[in-house]
Amino acid sequence: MAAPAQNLRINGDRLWDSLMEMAKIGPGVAGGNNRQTLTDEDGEGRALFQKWCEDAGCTMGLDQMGNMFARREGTDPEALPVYVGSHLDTQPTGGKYDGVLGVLGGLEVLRTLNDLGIKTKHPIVATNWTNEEGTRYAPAMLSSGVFAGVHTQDWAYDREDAEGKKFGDELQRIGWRGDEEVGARKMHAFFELHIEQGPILEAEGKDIGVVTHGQGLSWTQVTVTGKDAHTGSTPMPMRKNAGLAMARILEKVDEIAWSNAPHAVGAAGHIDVYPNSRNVIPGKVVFTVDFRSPDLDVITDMENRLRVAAQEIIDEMGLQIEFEKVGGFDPVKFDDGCVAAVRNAAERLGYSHRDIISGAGHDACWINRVAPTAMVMCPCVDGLSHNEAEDISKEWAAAGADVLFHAVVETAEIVE
Ligand code: HGY
Ligand code: MN
Ligand code: MN
Repeated sequence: MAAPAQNLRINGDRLWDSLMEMAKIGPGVAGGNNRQTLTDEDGEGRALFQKWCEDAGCTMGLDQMGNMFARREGTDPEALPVYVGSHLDTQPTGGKYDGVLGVLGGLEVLRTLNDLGIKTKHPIVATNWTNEEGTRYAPAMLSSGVFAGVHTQDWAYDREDAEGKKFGDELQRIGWRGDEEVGARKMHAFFELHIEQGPILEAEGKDIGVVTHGQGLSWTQVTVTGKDAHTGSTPMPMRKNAGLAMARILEKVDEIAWSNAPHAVGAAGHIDVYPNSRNVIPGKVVFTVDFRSPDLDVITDMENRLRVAAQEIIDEMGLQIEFEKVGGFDPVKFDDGCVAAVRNAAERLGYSHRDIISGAGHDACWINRVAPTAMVMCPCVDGLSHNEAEDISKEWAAAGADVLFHAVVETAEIVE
């Protein structure tokens, strides 16, 4: 397939302006974003994305999980489209670029094709996947997971947030539940541009990460039950302190992860303490242990060691414990052809690059099951993400979108 000419570049100013415009919707309290899935702010962000796509001459499709598909026609309407996108939902203390760069980078591909009057054989579809973050509704990558046949739609609709609101009801409430059957769309390929969310590219002075694999993820929700009691008048030997048990278990989580250094990681980001009162010994804690590794056997070993170690702690303290697997996916290897398109694009454009394994999960990890898939990464400052101080340079954003443009357009086949 003919590659786009080396001098073809996206419009970095327009991409940056769109990122800043989108960042105004669902602002955080420290310069980032709080645009959680299926909130009114999510609805506003979707509407803005739809407006921009329609201004670029695209037709918008919407499926029953709220996944958005902005289609730019190709010369062969029968040809399977090349999809390009990511997610617009953010963490509660999220940055302006996690996910958003990939969605607006996809839009920038379409806008640039329009500017240059380029036609492609395959249609190209810019995509926004609902609920990638998995914060309000676990698990992460929920809607791309339904699209890839990993979860049923009914199970997804029944997922509840901390206030007991169901996913399906909230999707209906914000008015973004479409009619399309989820997963009915067939793809020629899928590409996702994303910030690295880690320190490697910046530390090595690389412009581009060519993502060959995504590490696997395991989320185990642990419920420890002790007994609420007065923190002042209850003698130490009589206490059934669920909070203390959790602290000891989380020490073990850290130990287990370190024992598989340097590639494995482990922590608990979600922790609920009940009744969470200053003078009540916690009678119950619920927390989610997040283990990750590029090696599936290591993930399985860490899950097993967690259960054994936690059970020993609980038995010694006379408490109860429950484990529930609430999320997970195996390590993924992306499509060689699509990865080569990304690597060749970076080479052709003269951007420094290196192969990299994604530390974070992405919609591409699930879409990789149903279509040839690859990712492009750009650096982020200090490798920081899932923090309102997440930051990238305009140049990094443009370089990532240039490589995305070349990989997508080469795969979609330019029609002279
Ligand atoms: O959890 C993840 O890796 C992604 O940010 N949802
Ligand atoms: Mn993301
Ligand atoms: Mn994220």
